[in-house]
Amino acid sequence: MAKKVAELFVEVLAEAGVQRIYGVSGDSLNGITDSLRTQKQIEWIHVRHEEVAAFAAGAEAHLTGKLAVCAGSCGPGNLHLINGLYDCHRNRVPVLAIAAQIPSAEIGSGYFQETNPEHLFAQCSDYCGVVSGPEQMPRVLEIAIQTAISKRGVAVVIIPGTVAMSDAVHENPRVHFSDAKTTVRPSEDEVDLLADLLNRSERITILGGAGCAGAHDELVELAGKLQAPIVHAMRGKEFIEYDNPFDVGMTGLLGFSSGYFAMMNCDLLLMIGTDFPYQQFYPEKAIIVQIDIRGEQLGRRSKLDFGFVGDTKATLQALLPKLEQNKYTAHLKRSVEHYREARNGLDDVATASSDKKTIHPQYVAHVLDKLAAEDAIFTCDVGTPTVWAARYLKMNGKRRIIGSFTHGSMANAMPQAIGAQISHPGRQVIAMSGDGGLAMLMGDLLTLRQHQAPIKIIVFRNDALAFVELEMKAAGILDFTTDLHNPDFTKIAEGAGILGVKANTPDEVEPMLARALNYNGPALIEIPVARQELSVPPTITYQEAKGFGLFMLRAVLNGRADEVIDLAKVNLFH
Ligand SMILES: Cc1cc2nc3c(=O)[nH]c(=O)nc-3n(C[C@H](O)[C@H](O)[C@H](O)COP(=O)(O)OP(=O)(O)OC[C@H]3O[C@@H](n4cnc5c(N)ncnc54)[C@H](O)[C@@H]3O)c2cc1C
Ligand SMILES: Cc1ncc(C[n+]2csc(CCOP(=O)(O)OP(=O)(O)O)c2C)c(N)n1
Repeated sequence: MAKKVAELFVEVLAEAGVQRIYGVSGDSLNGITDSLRTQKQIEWIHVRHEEVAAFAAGAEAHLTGKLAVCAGSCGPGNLHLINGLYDCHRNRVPVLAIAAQIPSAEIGSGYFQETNPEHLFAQCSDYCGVVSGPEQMPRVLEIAIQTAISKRGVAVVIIPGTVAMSDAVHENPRVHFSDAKTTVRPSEDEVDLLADLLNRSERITILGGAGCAGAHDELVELAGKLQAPIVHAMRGKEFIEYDNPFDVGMTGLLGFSSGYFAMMNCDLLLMIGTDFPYQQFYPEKAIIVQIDIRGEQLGRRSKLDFGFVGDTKATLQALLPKLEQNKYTAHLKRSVEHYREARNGLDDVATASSDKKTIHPQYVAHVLDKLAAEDAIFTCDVGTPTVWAARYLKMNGKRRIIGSFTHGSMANAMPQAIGAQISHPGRQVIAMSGDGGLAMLMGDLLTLRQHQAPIKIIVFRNDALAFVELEMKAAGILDFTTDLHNPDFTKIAEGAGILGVKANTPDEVEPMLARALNYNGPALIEIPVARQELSVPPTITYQEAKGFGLFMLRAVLNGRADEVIDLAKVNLFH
């Protein structure tokens, strides 16, 4: 019997080293799922919502650096992938999405479930190719895979079910995919220029991001030579913060005051592998120098005086021998001391409350950090769980942290934990979920049972869309549309066949977290945490509050509502 296009499709995926496909099956995908049935390498991971499939594939790709795959059937099936794919694309992780399409003969007729996937996926992919006939296979799929790997982004292959079921024209995969490790670094002249700039500056601050992965030692050596504090952007946290005497925390709304001041008080800011997005937090007067592997990133977020295209590790290796030891140490000392104070301030609010009733979310995150495994993989929902993760989880070079940090979509944590756990069965995987976030894609609690994925889900139950409430308060408008009337999440967990436990008081937080973390299977722990309370001084007008919102939000997020009142008095009424 002749080989089917679908069989060839699966053979190409196997050739690319793919181990699993996350998705929901459907008529138009039947050819591909049937071809999976008869081989051993690639597993089908059945999820309950395609958005979850895309988030899960994104987490797998983030952790392994290798291609991960998700799939959706025609029309609504693959449409559901889109939000998760946006997240993968913005995180720049290599993901292939298989978007099955309606029968070829019906395309363009407004047929049942017809959409135009080429248009739909254009914005969240680097490549979006259609297999309109068997003669295009395996080439289109191979181009897609090669694009996802080399651009580190999303590639989509659209294939009508009818084409997948037809006889293949070509017999075998054509491409052996290589994991190219090119060295990209600025030219010798540029490295000399960069060294000269740095050798002539005294107060230097480094802003590092996810592009510093794999260059920890070089970065620390650089900071030592330059006597430069290192501020990290959120996606760089897992790669920069640990074993690093120069780290002074994050900047931005969720950041530490020390990160903010180290950036604002330098005379040269050296950005390395970061796309930190918030313009307000960049210094206006300092010289700004940026190193990034992608030239199009240079100057995207701030003014730019000197830009260099290069991989962090290779560039720093070329640069370090050309640097002189900076004799000016005061900037670093001040910044590190400031960090120590800011850290103590945050730790002060991460304690069990004295009233024995209120559970501070900061305390939960602090205890979680203490109890979690040395090599735990954390995911955190967009909303306040991102704040607690950023501030209270300590990285150590083995732990990993994944969020929807750039696309900023709610409900990411549990789906990303699914991909993390299934691709890393021996590791402890912990999702820090919001009550709103968990509820949004809650159907996939069933996936934990179905795949026996022993994920631990911590639900920060504040009965609100709390992050939105903070934003409203900071803008001086009243909370509205943010209440959540929640179910008992532990009962929902039990109904889904997974362990559900609750901590009702601060005293119960540690034993209950320990119980859930030590449980040999999927577990959900619900913790009712304090909803942030803040009343904005009544005499502030909307316009005043609006202009001042940034500072207010920072103070609220620092857990110090009183600071807002003080700041307001000082800045608005003087
Ligand atoms: C609710 C919420 C609040 C947030 N608040 C904050 C906040 O206060 N502070 C904060 O920092 N973030 C915050 N974030 C996250 C923020 O939106 C960004 O996602 C984050 O700051 C980007 O981090 P990054 O620069 O490390 O990573 P990316 O944006 O991924 O940038 C990495 C850069 O490195 C480059 N690169 C990749 N590989 C290499 C290499 N080998 N060599 C050189 N360059 C390379 C890439 O081209 C890219 O330009 C928040 C997110 C959410 C959801
Ligand atoms: C899909 C999506 N919808 C809406 C938002 C806007 N938003 C950002 S944070 C947030 C609240 C999240 O609530 P929850 O998960 O309960 O976490 P909390 O902040 O309450 O801890 C909302 C609605 C978003 N980022 N993504």
